[in-house]
Amino acid sequence: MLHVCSYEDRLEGMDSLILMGESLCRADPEISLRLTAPNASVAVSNWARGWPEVTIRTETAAGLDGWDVKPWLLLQELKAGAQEAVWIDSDVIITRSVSQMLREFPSDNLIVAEEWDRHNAIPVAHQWGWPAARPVPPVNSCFLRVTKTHQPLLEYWLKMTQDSRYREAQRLPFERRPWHLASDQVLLTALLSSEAFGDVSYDTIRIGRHIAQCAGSSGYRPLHRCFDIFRGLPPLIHSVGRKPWIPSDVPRNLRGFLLDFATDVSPYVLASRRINRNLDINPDWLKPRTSLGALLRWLTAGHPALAGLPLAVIHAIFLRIGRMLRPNIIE
Ligand SMILES: [Mn+2]
Repeated sequence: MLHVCSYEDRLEGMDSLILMGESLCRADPEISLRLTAPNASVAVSNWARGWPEVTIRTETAAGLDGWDVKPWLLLQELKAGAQEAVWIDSDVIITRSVSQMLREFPSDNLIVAEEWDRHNAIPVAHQWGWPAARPVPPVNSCFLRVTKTHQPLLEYWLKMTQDSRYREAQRLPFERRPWHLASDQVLLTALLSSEAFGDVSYDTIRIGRHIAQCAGSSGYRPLHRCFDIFRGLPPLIHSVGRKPWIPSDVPRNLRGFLLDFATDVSPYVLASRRINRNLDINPDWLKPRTSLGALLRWLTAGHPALAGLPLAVIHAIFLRIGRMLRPNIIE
């Protein structure tokens, strides 16, 4: 039995928490799921009653909230006796067995997701005054598998989330934070590259094969989308960045239209719609916002890889042109 945990404290995130849980329970009979949700809605409790493998907890450690609960929750699972524990963000839809996916990897490695936009290591350990042991490309901690041997790393990661430099940076809007303090996953990248934890073996689940990182249209590439029509969707579909349930603050101009259109054909939103068929929550953010988006949904029967393919192709062409014009830029 694989112990999975997740967390959500925002009321507007409760539907996504239910959708994540429902998709996981349907896709993987070998899991138990512990959700920590200090503001769990009645809908969350009602939904959980249908799945005996789900437990809901409303209390968490004092002073911890948001993303920073990850190491604490994973430590709770390990201290309670689990040999291995998995974290999955509440903004992920699971389409296939996570337990089976993990069998592709050595059983004692730390497993984390590949970041959607950065594939080369950016030195970060020195920002904390540590000697670097190895280059580590930025990780995305939307998915994380740890075993008992990773307890010291988790303890240190938890300590870093309480560091005053990190706490101060968290009070700034995301785009103004120094990169090495931007979020908990950069702290994890720093730890993995440091001398102290440089011997921790880790693997990444890959964009394309294991995960679609839906950040605009670029975290799920046209070629992968075409393959997936035949080989099936990747096991995990993650909503990165702008969340579809947060009302748009973009004016109703071309940019606003494109964002709405991209949301309409987002693989995450379309995968959520499939899961929603079995539920009675019906969040408004699953409905189409543009007639072009509605048309593409209709033409592709709402296929999460296919509906956004035209947009992903256009996006890939623009990225290619941008790279030719500015070869040194990291996008
Ligand atoms: Mn996420």
